[in-house]
Amino acid sequence: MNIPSDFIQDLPAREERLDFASATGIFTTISPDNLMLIGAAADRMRQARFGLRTTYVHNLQINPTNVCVRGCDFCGFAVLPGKAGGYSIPEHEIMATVAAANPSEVHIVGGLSHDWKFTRALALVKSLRQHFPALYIKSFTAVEMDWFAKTEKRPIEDILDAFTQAGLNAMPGGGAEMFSERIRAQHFRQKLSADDWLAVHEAAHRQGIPSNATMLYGMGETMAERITHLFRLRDLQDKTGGFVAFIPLAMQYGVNDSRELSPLENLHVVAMSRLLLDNVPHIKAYWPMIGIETAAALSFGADDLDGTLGLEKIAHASGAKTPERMAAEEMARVIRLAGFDPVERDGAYQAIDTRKCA
Ligand code: V47
Repeated sequence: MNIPSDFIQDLPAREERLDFASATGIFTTISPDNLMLIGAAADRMRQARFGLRTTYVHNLQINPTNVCVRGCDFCGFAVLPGKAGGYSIPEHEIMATVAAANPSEVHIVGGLSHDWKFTRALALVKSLRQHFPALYIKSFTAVEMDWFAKTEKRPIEDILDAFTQAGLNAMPGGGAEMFSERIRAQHFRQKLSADDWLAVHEAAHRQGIPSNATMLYGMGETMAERITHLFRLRDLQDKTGGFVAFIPLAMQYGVNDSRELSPLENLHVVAMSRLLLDNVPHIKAYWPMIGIETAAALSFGADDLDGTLGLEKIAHASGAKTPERMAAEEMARVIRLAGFDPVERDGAYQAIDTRKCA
């Protein structure tokens, strides 16, 4: 289908939403002209909502263990139980790291390990809440929540409720990968299915737990498969309204693999996400996987750069060439350089008055 350029230009102002057929027509071809049109439309949509405001958070990624019973072929971070290189961080070390870094938000995600099951994960959240009352705790993906439910033989609702009582604020969006049975069969056949990932998030939203969503791209999926993924998220969001942010994750091919997704493709995914996920407030440009230079992605529809991270391990275990952490001042500098207004935020996207913190 050949979509006229004025149709794309008018997208942000149109009443009716993009349907699957128009989305396929608009997004299937990535040419420089088409990319600039899509980017400009996505930028208008983002500016209508946020102006030039671009947020980042002083956060800490905590990966309590890399031991994982699933062998997803793209994940350089996970180590099978009993194999060399597996680790588990004792709780007192996690607490000490958080105390030293004093972040606004922690993002906790690890492997599916018999050493880190429900009771231990729950105790960690409780303890963090007790020691750091103001900390925003974004913890455990749908894949981990499902693992806790299965290993405990309890309904997912009970597990989510226990985490809420313990002090969890939100769930991260990891583990969605690509909602395609074809890609799943090739790369992550043992992992939670798309239906089950969506069901865990739906349950979380119904219990008042906000969450994020991701899409891992660059595994040989078709554009129609990417679009299907985004439509499935949009449909669930229409039902629940519980997604706060969407984060496209660019495949990192491994420490011994020099392949890298092109910046143009990364910008295309950011812009497409903003235009299709018209009901999800925040679109993040995730710098560890696409490079901080893609702060330029801020004019392609993204409004948030995630955070300082402390120590990013998942992308780097798979060969990411970006730094492992970023100073808040550097994030603000790059945002300003791209022509936007940097705002430090907390986990709930509220601006932090950094002058008061200084
Ligand atoms: O769940 C694993 C993915 C995710 C690779 O919710 C890979 O705010 C690329 O989910 N190449 C973890 N990706 C990261 C994540 C995330 C990041 C930032 C913010 C939020 C949020 C969530 O990374 C995993 C998996 O889907 N992943 N291996 C790889 N080789």
